[in-house]
Amino acid sequence: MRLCLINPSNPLVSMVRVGGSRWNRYRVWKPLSLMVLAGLTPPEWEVSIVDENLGMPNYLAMPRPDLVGITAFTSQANRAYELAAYFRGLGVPVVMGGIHATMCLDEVSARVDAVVTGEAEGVWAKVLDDVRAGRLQRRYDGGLAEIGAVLPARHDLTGRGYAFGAIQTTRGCPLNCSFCSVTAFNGAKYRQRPIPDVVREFASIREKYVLVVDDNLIGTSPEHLARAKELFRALAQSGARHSWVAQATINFADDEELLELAARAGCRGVFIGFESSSVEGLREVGKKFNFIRGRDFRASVRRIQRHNIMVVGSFIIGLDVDGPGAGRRIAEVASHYGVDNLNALFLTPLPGTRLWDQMWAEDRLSLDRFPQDWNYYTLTFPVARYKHLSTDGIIREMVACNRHFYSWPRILRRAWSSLWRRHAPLIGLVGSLSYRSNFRRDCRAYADFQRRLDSPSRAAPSRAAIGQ
Ligand code: B12
Ligand code: SF4
Repeated sequence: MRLCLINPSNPLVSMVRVGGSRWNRYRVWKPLSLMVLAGLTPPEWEVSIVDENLGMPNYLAMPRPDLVGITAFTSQANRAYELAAYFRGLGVPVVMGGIHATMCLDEVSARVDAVVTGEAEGVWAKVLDDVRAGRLQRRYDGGLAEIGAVLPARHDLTGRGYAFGAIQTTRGCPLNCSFCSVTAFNGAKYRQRPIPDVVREFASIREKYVLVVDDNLIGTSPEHLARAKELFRALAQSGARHSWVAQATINFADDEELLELAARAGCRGVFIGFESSSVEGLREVGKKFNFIRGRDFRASVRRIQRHNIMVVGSFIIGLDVDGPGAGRRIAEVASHYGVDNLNALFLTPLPGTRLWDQMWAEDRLSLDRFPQDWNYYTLTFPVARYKHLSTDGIIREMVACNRHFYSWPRILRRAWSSLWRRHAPLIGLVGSLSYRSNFRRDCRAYADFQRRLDSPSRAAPSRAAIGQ
């Protein structure tokens, strides 16, 4: 039996021709969900993984599968439906899972043969048995998996076009920030995989660089931190020579021993969500760690960098507290904190989040022709109506933010400063150049986006039912 697992592309963000430039290898990230599903699949199935982000495959030339499995973030949903229609047209059953299928169940159910909601570990074997027996059901609820039962991903199955491997060591996050889907999808309980499993899986990754996809690498409580230290110790002792990057909250900076162990285990970079330049903004998104009284963000960033770990700071533009000047302010605050790179994103309501519930209730989605409009839910387009900023206004703020932070004098100043402190100057510089080039591409995309918003066909309001 043949199983074909597909990661759809979103033509607005991810149509990357990996062969086109060597640098593109650093822009595509492995679809770990599909690698995990492949790991859960019994050996009698012949499994292949198709990642459209590596380039568009020739589906006509592929051997006919007995089952197609599609994953999708919300931004990929539209393309996922095109693929589902194509394979169903050939008489091949299609099952879809992942975050969008879970949060928009009715919309997805109408377009595929079966939907798997939640984490797949507990139900995938049954789905496959049911396909073999010709009794595929419409819906399987995976819920939250038993973390000890998470099997290693099939790292051997993906192509060689990626610079980074991927691994997951924990699931869930107790913080439940208003804009984030993680607590709704993976639960508030922080679940940690057994350390020997993680170390063994790490060793099986052939890429030198690895993305640790955990949403919150070290967790929040003293027990979580103790486990993180234990993991870092075990990785360092295992002799694995990977360099890795991860996502963490700012409490990562609070424990010198943790930082030292992380660096010894191969940590070279962290993405940290600072989210807002103001305390009111942090309150609005509910990012509890960031508004601990008296936290000195600049000192926290420096402490991390002293261990040769670079810091990418993520900020949101478009919070209710943001008005004219917000973009420039974020760039200044990020410069003051001393982050190596800045990732500024538009506030975007994603289905299943508290922010979605609020904006939906207040009729604040300006792009609501679903499923087509999901293409724009990439956090790089202003899809909502913002309290103190018009669509043109918020785009101007984003442009001002990036223009300020990624101006040549600032890029060179940061490179010089990290050279002087002997802290990964080259990686920081390459990161800045890559963000600068993305920013120029985004500016072209904003012009198309604005034209589309202004088109007469958008004059009538639309609130398509998506069913949650
Ligand atoms: C790694 C990651 C990325 C990587 C993507 C790598 C890739 N190709 O998959 C990168 C950095 C590129 C990325 C980009 C984006 N991401 Co992202 N990303 C993640 C992250 C941190 C981990 C995903 C992961 O690998 N998890 C590990 C796997 C094992 O878990 P899983 O994907 O949930 O899969 C399990 C189940 O869902 C299920 N399942 C999944 N697919 C399928 C398919 C079938 C057939 C079945 C049966 C089951 C099934 O089974 C799996 C095993 O249990 C998640 C957060 C999270 N916790 O999910 C955010 C997350 C998915 N990203 C998010 C967002 C918003 C984005 C962006 C739109 C914006 C951005 N700038 O970050 C872009 C979109 C890119 C695009 N192409 O459109 C949101 C998505 C919310 C939503 N409703 O879509 C999340 C949830 C983060 C958040 N804060 O809310 N992301
Ligand atoms: S943004 Fe980060 S800290 Fe907040 S809920 Fe999501 S994963 Fe947790």
